[in-house]
Amino acid sequence: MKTQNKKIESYFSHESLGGIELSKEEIKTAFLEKLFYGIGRIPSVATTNDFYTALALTVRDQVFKRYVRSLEEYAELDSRGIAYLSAEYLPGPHLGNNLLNLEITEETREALAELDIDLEALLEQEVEPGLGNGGLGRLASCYLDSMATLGIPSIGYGIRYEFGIFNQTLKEGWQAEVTDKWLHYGNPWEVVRPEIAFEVRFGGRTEHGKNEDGTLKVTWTPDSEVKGTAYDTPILGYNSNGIVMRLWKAEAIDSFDFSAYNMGDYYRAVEKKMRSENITKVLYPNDENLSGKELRLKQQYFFVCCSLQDIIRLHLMQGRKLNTLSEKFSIQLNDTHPSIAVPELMRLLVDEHDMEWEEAWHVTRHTFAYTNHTLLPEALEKWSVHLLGRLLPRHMEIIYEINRRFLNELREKHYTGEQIARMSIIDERGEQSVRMAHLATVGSFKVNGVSRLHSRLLKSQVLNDFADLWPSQFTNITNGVAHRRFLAVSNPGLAELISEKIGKQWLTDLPQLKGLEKYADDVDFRERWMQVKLQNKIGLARHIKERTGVELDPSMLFDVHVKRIHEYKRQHLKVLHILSLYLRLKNGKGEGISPTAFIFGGKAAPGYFMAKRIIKLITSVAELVNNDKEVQDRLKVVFLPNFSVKQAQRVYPAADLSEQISMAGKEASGTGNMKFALNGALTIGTLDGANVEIREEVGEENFFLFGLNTEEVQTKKASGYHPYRIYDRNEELQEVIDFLISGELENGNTEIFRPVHDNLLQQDPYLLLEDYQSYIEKMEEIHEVWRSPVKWAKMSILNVARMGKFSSDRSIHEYAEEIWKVEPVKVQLSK
Ligand code: GPV
Repeated sequence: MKTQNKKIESYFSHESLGGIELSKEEIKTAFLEKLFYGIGRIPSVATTNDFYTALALTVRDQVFKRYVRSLEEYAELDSRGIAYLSAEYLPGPHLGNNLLNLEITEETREALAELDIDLEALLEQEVEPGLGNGGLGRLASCYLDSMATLGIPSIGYGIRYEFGIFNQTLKEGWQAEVTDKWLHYGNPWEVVRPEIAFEVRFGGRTEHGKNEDGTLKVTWTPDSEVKGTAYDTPILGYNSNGIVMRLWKAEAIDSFDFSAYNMGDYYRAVEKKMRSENITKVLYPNDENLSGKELRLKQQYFFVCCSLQDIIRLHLMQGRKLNTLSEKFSIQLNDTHPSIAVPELMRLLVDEHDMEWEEAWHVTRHTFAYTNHTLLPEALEKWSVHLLGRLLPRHMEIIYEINRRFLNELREKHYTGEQIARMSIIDERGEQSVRMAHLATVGSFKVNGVSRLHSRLLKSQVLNDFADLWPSQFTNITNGVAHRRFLAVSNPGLAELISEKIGKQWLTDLPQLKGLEKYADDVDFRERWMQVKLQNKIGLARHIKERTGVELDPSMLFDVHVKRIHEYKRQHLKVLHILSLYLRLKNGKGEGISPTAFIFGGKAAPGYFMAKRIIKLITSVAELVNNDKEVQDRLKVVFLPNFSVKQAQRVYPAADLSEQISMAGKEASGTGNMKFALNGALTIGTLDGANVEIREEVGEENFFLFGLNTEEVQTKKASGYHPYRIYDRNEELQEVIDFLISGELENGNTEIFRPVHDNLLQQDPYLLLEDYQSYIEKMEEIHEVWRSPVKWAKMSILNVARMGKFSSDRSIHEYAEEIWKVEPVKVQLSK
């Protein structure tokens, strides 16, 4: 980034970029200029989208100003850098977050008001990039936010999917998928970098020959090639540095087009172009499930290949040698999705840069670190040797060589044949396949889980053999969330009340929230606290009424279950609870029930039969309950369609109760659990994932615990679990389960929920029946506490006050210190 030209250099100097505070007048002028010159509109004919775009471009200028300054500073300091490789990102809307980070929200609101434009309407206009499925993608975006804020020199690499996660609509209560055209109105936050582009090759064959000096030389002759072009979105930290999210888009290589064109075969040329662009066309909407599809592997290799070439370019540009790569870069693998990076870096070093295998392996193994996000067997990535070998023949050879050397190491340590087979990167049972978690573990210097419990289980179960072999390679970094987005931006009422009492330090130092504890006993504060919650609930109720037609009374208990639909997350356990309440009310036994609104949200993978049926079950129960005069003001049920970051930002601030009810041992961490508690919701949860640590922080008296713990789950399963026996012994449970196939749902249709019914009675793999009674009883206790507003308010305040640990700033601090060994670089912002 060294500029030769003195004049240019001085333009970028701190002094000239100087004042970062923008006045209302300056914002107004800049905004109008963007409207005129940026998009050629005058206010009288401009649409909301024109205004939104003009404002986004105005804000982007300020963001870039900070970003270029960070770049200069990082380059000057020659500091260590981090590349975060993730196949998914869920940034959420940029505008509100950038305004907060620039600290110009109010000035902007006023500037626009003077032009008769409502900031809220423009915020509403933004279409978010849905480039991820759920928790994993959102975590990646939280981490970019914190890396920017802390001043960690970093780049987030990923894929610029043209179509992100589908938009979910409901058709007769079933999920229907609609393609997500997030780029339809353009994307003012990104800039294309046509000069940052790399070639990516696929297929073909390899040849093993010799160099002039007699050393081995492998050449790979691919049968197709595409080009990846960088699209950069600046990610700004709070009152701080900016980093970049660099997403790759696949395009045809010009030369390919030309040859066909010259032969007059215009259509063939265009077809090639379309085929190339296919690679980044659409996000696979499976969360924690393998697609096994060739195109998915292509996507993974495509973005990894571009990213590694870019990292090497940046490294060499600084005049460094490749064998020092690990001293200057750490590359974090966000789950195994980018783990093909291990053989790819080996290939680049050995085949393209003529490094010896041993040296290349040393560099590789000191560069990568791997984060595991799941223990679910169906989510542990495996690629068939046949498919991988066909698409990436050279990589398959390299994987075999890595494995050969690794297994030799084990033999030298006198491992048994059985252990070796278990640990091998190649799974030889059935069709040969590559275990990507093993590849990532062998190729990394650190492996981490995402909550204390998950990391313990990772070491004792899924990667047990590896943890025994290399104990110091394993560590835990408990997840965290971007509290600026999920509290400051999305819950301004609460944020203001907090700042009034303890100042604004919590924005960059979340543990400061502790200062709120002493207000839990302050009557006036408690009332204001609950008043903010009520206002948020009124807002959400309005939104729900618009979207679903269902009217919620904001004084009801808002009991919320939002996340991807998965059997292990047990949305259907919540349904069983609702049915039990409904039946109690119908049988005149509803005394202890506090009026409750049950709010669900979440997408199901389009091919996940049971998840889709659970959505239908929820909407079906909603239909029944909401239209039954007898239970009218006692129970309401809604399924809010198309849960997204944008929706989430409305939902968390309005929740009273957070449902974190996965079967213990299945949820690696969860991050929604943190967002709820941070917004003052109380949690009902199992001892799963980060729930364990949340409970520890907020105090067990402020957390509603139920159900079996991980060890009990394992014992139960090992000793033979018989759901039918539980059903047989519990009368109320019987009534609830029978109800599913009674025909009272869905106008006499007794078959529609039979698959759910049969699954629960015959297998119940996630132990709903086992945990049912414990859940029902804990919910009774909750309804009782709810009837004491003072007690509830105190617990809510204490929850927020004690959530300091769960900021992604803390997580990133730990990654920086324990894994990356990188020092934050704070760019001076002259004020
Ligand atoms: I692997 N997670 C996800 O959203 N998608 C995936 O493909 C995989 C993991 C989630 C886990 O389920 C959550 O428990 C966790 O909080 C989140 O990743 C972030 O670590």
